[in-house]
Order: sequence, then C-alpha cells, then structure tokens
Amino acid sequence: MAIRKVHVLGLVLAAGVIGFLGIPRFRQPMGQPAGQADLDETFSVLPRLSYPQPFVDKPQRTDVLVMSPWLAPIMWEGTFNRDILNAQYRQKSLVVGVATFAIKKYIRFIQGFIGSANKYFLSGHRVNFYLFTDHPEKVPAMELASEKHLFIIPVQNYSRWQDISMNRMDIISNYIRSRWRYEVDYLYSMDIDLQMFEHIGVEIVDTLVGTISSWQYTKPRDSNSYERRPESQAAIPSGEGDFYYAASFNGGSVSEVYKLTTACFKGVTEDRANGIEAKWHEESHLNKYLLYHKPTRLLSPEYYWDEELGQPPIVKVKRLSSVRKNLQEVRY
Ligand code: UD2
Repeated sequence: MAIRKVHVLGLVLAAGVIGFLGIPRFRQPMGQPAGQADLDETFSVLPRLSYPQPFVDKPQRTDVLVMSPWLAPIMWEGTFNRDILNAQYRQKSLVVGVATFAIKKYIRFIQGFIGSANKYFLSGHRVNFYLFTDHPEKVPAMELASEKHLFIIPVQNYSRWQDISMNRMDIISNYIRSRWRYEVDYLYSMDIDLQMFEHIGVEIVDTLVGTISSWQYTKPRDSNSYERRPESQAAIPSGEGDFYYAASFNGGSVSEVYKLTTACFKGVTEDRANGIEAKWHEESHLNKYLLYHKPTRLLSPEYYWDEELGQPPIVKVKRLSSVRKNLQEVRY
C-alpha cells in the first residue's frame, strides 16, 4: 500500500496525543518531594501559607562532595556536562537567595559585590540578592540581569563590628520565618567585602553547604582556630574537629539554613548571658554546628580565597576572593 500524506498526518497526530498524555507522567515527582517533610517539621508551629513545592527527582544527598580544584577538571568534562546540569537545574525553576550586609563603612563594598555576583554567580539562573544596610539611600544604582533581583532592606547598625557580624545569624533566621521560606528554595549568606572572578554555578546548590577556610586547609586539626574554651557554647573539645569553615560563604536549603542560623544565634545569646564571646564570633558557632551537622557539600577554598594569601600553585582558580581592607579604617 502506498504511503500517502493522510497516513503521515495520522501518525504525527497519534504521536502528539501520546506525547501529550505521557510526558506529564514522566515529569511528575515520585511521591512527596524529598525535603518537604523536613520543611513541615521545621515550620510546623508556624502558619503555612504557600511555600513553593520544590521539584525534587532524586533522593537527598547524604554523602559529602568536595569541589576541589583537583576534582574540578574531572567533574566538568567540557561544557557538555555543565549544560546538562544547568538544564536540569533550570527545569526545577528554583530561586536562590543571597543575604549580605553592608553596614556603616562597608557600604563601599556594595558595587563590587553585586556587580561581580551579577556576572558570575549562578549566571542564567534566578537569584534574589537581599542587601541589609543602614544606608539604603547610598546604594548605587546597578543594572542587573533579568533573572536577578536586588532587595534593599533597611537595618539598624551596632556600635561594635562584632555585633554586626554575629547578629546576621538572628536576622537571617527571622527573615526565613517571615518571608524567605515563601520566596526562595536555597539561601546563602555571604560577606560583602568580596568579589567574584570566575563562574560559580549550580554545583554550589545543595542541602547544607560549607566553605573550607583558605587560611586553614593545610593545617592539622589541632591548630585550627576553633573555640576551645569549654565555657563558650561554640566550644569544640580538644582533639575534635574536621575542616575549619569560613563564615563568609555558607548556605543550603531554606530549612537547613533556618536550623543553622537559629542554633548559632542561640549559642551567641547564651554566651552573651554568660559574659563570654567566642574567639571568631559567629564563625566559631558555625564551626561547632557544622562539626555535628555535616555539610552535604563542601566548597574548596577557591570558593572563598583570602587575597592576603597570594596564589599558591595548588590554587588554580580563584572564583571568589576577599577585597583587601584596612580594618582600622572600615571598622572604626
Ligand atoms: C571573618 C569572617 C566573617 C565573620 C568575621 C567574624 C571569613 C572570610 N570571614 O571575617 O564572615 O565571621 O570573621 O569575626 O572567614 N559587616 C558590616 N559592617 C561592619 C562590620 C561587618 O556590614 O562594620 C558585615 C559585612 O557583611 C562583612 C561581615 O559583616 O563582610 C563580616 O565582617 P568582616 O568581613 O569585617 O569580618 P572578617 O574579615 O574578620
């Protein structure tokens, strides 16, 4: 029998109907999305409005993946793998939030931070920057990519820089409760005095994410800067510890960051009541928390490099580095 146009048309129509009915079933997540139960538990005491349902099609990670400069060439075999990761990530339509603070003289770092993050941080993906400042009127006008948004949030200042740094934990935890849990899927806290110089992609998106300090990655555990005084809530007993994490870049799912920030600020508050301040402020509390709640993803020091350290040969890429600052000048 000769194949006529009408047969071809029939086949095309049949394929279309099958595709239309079949595809949604493949796209449907299996059962309740992983992580939702966790959110429900964390926020069970709070009224539920409309937290966006994350589309999760794989089990939650429990292993630890170190994104090191040495692994990077293996992980990113050409741009093809990266394209697949980006496409899969985009399909989930996730929003990542970045909380950063520019209080008092630190407003001078806003332009460098936002300008470079606009270019290099999760480029092509949806990102909300939340900038807390006591000088909203001084935030420079900046043009951002269409998928990126900047929210300027007025906040009070504190006379001691240490309090500004430590209170970030409390402010982030409060904003998760009141707002961000409805607005973003993942949340990162970053220092403002940094700039990005290379692509930082979806490899940073995971349940609980810590960055290994560029000062500490070669040092033995006992020489780390942990708080060791048992009187502090941040104390890590001598002989214990694993990595030393920089407070300048950490994050994860909204529910995990909520647990982290709440726990760390509880430690800060108890220390204040007992008249003690941890050696490296909220960074000490963060290190204690991450010791007993292991990150699901570690970022190597290339994700926060301290410019004072130069660039040893082992560091192939500085994706994100501190801006050199005169402490006397910016803090006092
Ligand atoms: C370390 C940590 C930092 C924090 C601090 C606490 C790294 C790379 N950074 O950095 O995250 O734990 O130690 O001791 O490990 N800020 C203001 N105005 C101020 C002071 C601070 O906005 O007057 C904000 C700002 O976002 C800044 C952040 O607080 O980036 C941390 O302060 P820092 O960068 O001066 O702290 P530093 O360099 O000692």
